Amino acid sequence: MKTKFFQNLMLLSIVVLVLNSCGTGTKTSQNKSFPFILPKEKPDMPLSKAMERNYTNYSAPKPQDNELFSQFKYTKLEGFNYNNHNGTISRRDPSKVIFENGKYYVWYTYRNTPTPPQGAKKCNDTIPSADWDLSEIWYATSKDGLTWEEQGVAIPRPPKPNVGWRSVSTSDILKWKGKYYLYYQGFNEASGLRGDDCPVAASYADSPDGPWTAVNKVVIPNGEEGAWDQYSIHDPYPLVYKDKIYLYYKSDFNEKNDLIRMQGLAISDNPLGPFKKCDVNPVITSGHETTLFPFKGGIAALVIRDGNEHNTIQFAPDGINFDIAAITELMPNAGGPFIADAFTNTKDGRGITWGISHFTNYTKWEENHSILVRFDCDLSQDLNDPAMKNNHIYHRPEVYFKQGLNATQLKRIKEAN
Ligand code: AAL
Repeated sequence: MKTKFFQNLMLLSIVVLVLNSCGTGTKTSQNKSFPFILPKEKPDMPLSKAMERNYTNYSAPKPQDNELFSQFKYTKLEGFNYNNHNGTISRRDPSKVIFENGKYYVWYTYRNTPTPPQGAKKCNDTIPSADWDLSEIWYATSKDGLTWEEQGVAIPRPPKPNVGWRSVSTSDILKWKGKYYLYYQGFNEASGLRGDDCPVAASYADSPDGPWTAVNKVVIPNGEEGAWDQYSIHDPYPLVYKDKIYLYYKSDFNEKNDLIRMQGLAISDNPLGPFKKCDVNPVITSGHETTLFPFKGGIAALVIRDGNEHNTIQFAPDGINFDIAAITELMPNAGGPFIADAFTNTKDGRGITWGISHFTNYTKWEENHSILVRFDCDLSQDLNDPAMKNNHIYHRPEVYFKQGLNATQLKRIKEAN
């Protein structure tokens, strides 16, 4: 009896399989071919998982129409002197760009030291360990975003033992109720001693030109012992969203030689805190620095370099639950975009078209320093630049050959043959 039942069941399964299978070759009226002209909307027919995702995860089924897809184009900036690129002057980790008093403003980490970085073992009170050690926050202004006038220091290193006495770096700007707030990494030891360990400190001013008053206290503290963000709060990045300050940050965690980088969120309605960290932190599982902007009713993020989801642009309709919205390449490192509506509490974020980012290790490691550059893109509801939406860019063969095999790999391959 049982065998008969199983025989019938098998027969039925075979019939169902033949009718539904990908490989039958014949199409019935229920089993149409996918149309030759790519449907704009998800067609009402059985779809593979990948095709289903192509309609549900992205704002359009091809990148050219996806508002959160863009390529990135880079331009050298005029107006910055780098001491012939000998490694003694570095500018890196730009803030987002804001427009005030008829000009653009950007803040950044500025290092001017007698030598390039020498590592944590060789550093001292004047010799830096890392490219962002013994640094200050400087700022520059520009009429067109291409030629900049350096204005000098905004945030100096405060006297010991105030937070940031060793180095202040990696700042970002907030405008809230008519005042300006700079958040930055405050180091009380040389970076690299244990890790890249620091909390976030802040200063405020009535004008983007300062003078800045340091609050001389930790504004975003490290997590409790054993928490993912116990040692570092990096890349503080405030936006105004849902009537509050949404400050995104990155932390380094995991074993020393196997670092993981993810991004968290801390929320407050007071710029100097207390900030409440989001219960489901980390909210972005990849990336290296933080670059986010209001987009439509939610928040979009550029996710670069590290993690499973690097090289993606993500979107969270609530600022917390991010999904991949586009996959791209050559993304800006430490991008600080110009975001016209960063602080307007918008419910219809317009997006971004340009910003400042950095290239690290600009010449060679012995002269290790970084430079600021401009990036352009089309991640805006108000721009339609098809040249930014090409879904592939052509790299010269030498770019690929630069990614050559190392000696160990060559040896392994030779030995295997
Ligand atoms: C960066 C940022 C932070 C880190 C270091 C300097 O690009 O993530 O600022 O501390 O590297």
